[in-house]
Amino acid sequence: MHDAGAKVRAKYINEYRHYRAQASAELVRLESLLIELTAEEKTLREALALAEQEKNYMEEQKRKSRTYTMPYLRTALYEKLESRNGAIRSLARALENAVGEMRVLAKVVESLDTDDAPPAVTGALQSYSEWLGENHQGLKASLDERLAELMEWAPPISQLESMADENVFEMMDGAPEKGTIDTRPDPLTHLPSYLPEGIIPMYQKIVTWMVRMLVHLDILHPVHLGVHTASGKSVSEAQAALDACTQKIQDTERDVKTHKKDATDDDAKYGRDGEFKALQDQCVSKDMGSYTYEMCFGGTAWQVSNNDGFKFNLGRFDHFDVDNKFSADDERHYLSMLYAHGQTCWNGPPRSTRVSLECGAENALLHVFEAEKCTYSMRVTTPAVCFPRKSMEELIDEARIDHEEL
Ligand code: MAN
Repeated sequence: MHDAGAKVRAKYINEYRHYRAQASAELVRLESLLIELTAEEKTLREALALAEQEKNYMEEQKRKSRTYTMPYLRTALYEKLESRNGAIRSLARALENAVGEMRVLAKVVESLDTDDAPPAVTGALQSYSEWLGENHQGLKASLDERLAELMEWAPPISQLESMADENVFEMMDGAPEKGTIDTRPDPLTHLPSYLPEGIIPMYQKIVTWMVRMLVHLDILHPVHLGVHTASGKSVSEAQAALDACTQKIQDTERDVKTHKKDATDDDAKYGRDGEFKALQDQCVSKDMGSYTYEMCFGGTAWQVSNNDGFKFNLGRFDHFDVDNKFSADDERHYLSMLYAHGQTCWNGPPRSTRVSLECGAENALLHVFEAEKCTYSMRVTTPAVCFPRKSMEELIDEARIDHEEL
């Protein structure tokens, strides 16, 4: 009988181990979920801050002047003016170079040796002198006077340079011409619908940063802003997403706590090796004449009148009342359960029950007696307290194999 019972006990223990393995896997899952959620919460918090900043920015812009809408780039005009500025800048540089090179050439001609010079040199000097010509006083002009005369109709280089440096956007200032505004929906606003959800906060961050940067650099002008981009909605969306995430974190934290508590409680609740887990809420009963008694493992003990069916609560499972005369690994250590806080006895204490456990092939209630008024004693047999003649690990192995074969 001991060995048969011990085999059942091993099965119970194996079930418990299975249950614990699942519970700790679940705890690992919950804990990593918590890490993910915490990171997500941080991102959502940042997204909310950005949405708020954006909203404030838009409101500020609205207050400042025009109605703002879609940011748009006045690309065509911008590029035209930019290339015009580039051309002026090149022209100024080319003019400056040409004058410089003329001076060098003049220096070369002026330094030619005229003594015994061949006719070509004399000819060159003659041509140079003719080219210089006469000044206003009718005298032979200097090189500077000649150059000044040549440049008379050209704008001064400094003026060309400052024209080239003019701010293109200032040149473009004022209302854009009709038909030049791109009124198509901004592709940037639609891009999020193509993105995986996880990337959206990062995307929003980058877009906000970019837009702000472009506006700051005066490259992008937000004009005629409609209501839908004034971000009141996106702030509330960001807030709702953050709240949902925070709520999820709280729920997960509570689940983690429960799982951790369960893990510690299980040791005390389910017996020495968890063998009573498999028996939770299984009940055994016994008709003792006036009353039928019932005891549920891990639950409540009852006394039911066979006369009128009236039920007395004899206590709820409170703890294993271990016998410290024996060491924890001695089979006699866990042979008693205490059920407490039952229905209060008239003029007496709340009803309570001590359940003494004996090894048996079946779970059964053998006998009940009221040792003192409202204090009950039950004798219960169960395989949960059967110890093997074989090694327990051997039996658990067998139980595991049986379980896997199922
Ligand atoms: C009921 C039962 C008895 C108990 C008395 C005490 O009759 O629960 O077992 O002794 O109450 O009044």
